[in-house]
Amino acid sequence: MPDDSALRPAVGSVADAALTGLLQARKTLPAKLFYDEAGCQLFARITELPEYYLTRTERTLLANMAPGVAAAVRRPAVLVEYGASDETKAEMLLGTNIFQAYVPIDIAAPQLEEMRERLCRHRPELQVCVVPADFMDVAALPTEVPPLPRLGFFPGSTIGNLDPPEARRFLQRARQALGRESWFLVGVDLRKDPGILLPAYDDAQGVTAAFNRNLLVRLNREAAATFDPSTFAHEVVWNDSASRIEMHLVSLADQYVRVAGQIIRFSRGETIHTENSYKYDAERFATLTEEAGWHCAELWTDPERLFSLHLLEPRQGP
Ligand code: AVJ
Repeated sequence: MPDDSALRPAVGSVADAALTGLLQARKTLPAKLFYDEAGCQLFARITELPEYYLTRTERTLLANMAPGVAAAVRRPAVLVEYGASDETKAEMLLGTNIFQAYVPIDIAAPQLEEMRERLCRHRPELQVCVVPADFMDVAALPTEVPPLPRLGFFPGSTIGNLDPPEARRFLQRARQALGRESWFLVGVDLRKDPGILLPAYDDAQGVTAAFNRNLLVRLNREAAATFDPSTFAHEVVWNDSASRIEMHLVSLADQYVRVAGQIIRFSRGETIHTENSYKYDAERFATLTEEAGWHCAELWTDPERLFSLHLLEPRQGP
């Protein structure tokens, strides 16, 4: 198939991505569309909610094991962050002073430039090479990245947004992009009692509901859509057999909505599936990484086993 993505305007890609999902029998929208400016702000609020244990648990883990990561890497290296919406987590690793360069990869280009400026002021000795791209598409690092060992960093359980085959392909591609002398530090949310999982995605203040509905607000602005967000309810489901949290937007009425010149019909109770957040057993995640050519060198979890950090190294052998 010819690739004309370079010829299409960036705004078109939001409409294209939305229409592709909304024209399916089971309507979906890609989770990466959450992160426009308002979406990034809402997500920042989510990370501070009492119910959303992920961010604070990962932060504590990172603070505790950053010296352990530095001990494994030992020599001057490059830190490559996949999906770097801000540098606060990377800072915990940069503080170990073994990194000569930092390569943040993210689709939110304005945020990347702000990060570059802040880091330039706070860590003038650090080389920063920003990569404004979807982390799924990065097959190679820019040539200006120094030829030093690389530590890939994929925090936040963002890997949970990918279904297991996609996660496997992503891990394989990262292994190629990072090269032979590399490590990969991945934050993974663990399977647990749905009584803890469900409130983390359906908080009492309704911030996650606003984050979910903001997708429709964005499509109204960027994809010539006519959604009335108040006619869609936030719904969270724990799908035990798939081991994932699902977020949906449920249409509260029979209605027609225009999106990028097309009419989309919704019946009452029909949902748009907006996100999957897979939860892994540590052992299952280790198997997935092995299949992708990595080997788990170290695994850290908190005392309550809510969250995990996996330090991977390339698997030896054929
Ligand atoms: C950023 C993908 C890790 O799945 O927990 C938070 C996104 N969605 N609340 C997650 C999210 C709803 C988050 N990740």
